[in-house]
Amino acid sequence: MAEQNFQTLGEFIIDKQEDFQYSTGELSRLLSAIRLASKVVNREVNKAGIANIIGKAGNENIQGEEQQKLDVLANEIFIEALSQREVVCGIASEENDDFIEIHASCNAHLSKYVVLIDPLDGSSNIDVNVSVGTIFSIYRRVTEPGTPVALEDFLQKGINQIAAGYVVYGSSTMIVYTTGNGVNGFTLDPSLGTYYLSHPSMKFPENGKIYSINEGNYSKFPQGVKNYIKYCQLEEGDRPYTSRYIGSLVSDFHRNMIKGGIYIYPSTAQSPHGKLRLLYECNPMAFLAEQAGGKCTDGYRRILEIEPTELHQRVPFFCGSRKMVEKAEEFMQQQK
Ligand code: AHM
Ligand code: MG
Repeated sequence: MAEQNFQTLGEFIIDKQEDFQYSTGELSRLLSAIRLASKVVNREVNKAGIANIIGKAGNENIQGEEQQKLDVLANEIFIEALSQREVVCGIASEENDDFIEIHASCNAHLSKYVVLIDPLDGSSNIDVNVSVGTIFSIYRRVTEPGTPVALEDFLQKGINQIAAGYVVYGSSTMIVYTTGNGVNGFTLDPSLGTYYLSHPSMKFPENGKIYSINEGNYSKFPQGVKNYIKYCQLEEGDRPYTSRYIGSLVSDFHRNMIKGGIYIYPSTAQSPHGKLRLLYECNPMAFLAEQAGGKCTDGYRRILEIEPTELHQRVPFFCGSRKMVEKAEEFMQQQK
């Protein structure tokens, strides 16, 4: 039997609190709230097949996409967990049109953190029992604690992130996060409801052999991406590479980080900014990728340095093993 690591996520969060100068424990409490909410969402995702929660909720989110019932539920669970515990002063969610201010009557108003969240990413996979995920990102507010939270607290560059992570509801449920000191992964023991440190110091292999992209959109891709795909498929050296695309960013990213690979969601003729959202999806994944030795760009620019202008802004996304992303960038440059 494999040896079990008995360090729990709860213990790990407390241990790491000392890494932060003048820590008040506020970030630890915030991470603990996310940990708890993820267990509740995990429970709901796991019974998706039997409960009456598969399918569409009948309304559309701000991007005009149909919301799945579980999207709505996961959104509520995270917002409840974070607001009830008074650990953040504001939350922006991919599922909500605008950011939420946590009510001024409670202590949350004094909190120095805001959270941005994609509560259930890849939700079209739920109906078919394929892995989905939660992505979160934490910033220190730029406005004064005690005053109403403002849009500028959320529209920060990714380099300002204090912490970021994801939960993957897969064949096992894992939470993977960084506070800027590397990336650690914890696996949920469902019988105990406890996350254990299972993947310490996760690192992207420098190079890889997996490319993940929705090739169904090939004809609409920029020429640089088309050429890179042909490069991946060419029989030469360590190529052809293998194509793997789950259609669930968290899962594709997680696999690529462990095995080595690149994920691309480029611009297309119809969507010049791609599909993925800078604040809810790309920045947190970019922070994790860089902390794990990988690389993340929009094909030309470092994702973490892009100045956001709106909450639901989209951006083309190239993310993964450093050498693979650099090669893809070369192809983009050639066609600029
Ligand atoms: P969502 O936030 O609406 O779930 O969309 C994000 C998802 C990513 O997880 C996934 O990689 C991508 O959209 C798949 O898009 P497509 O079906 O266009 O390939
Ligand atoms: Mg999403």
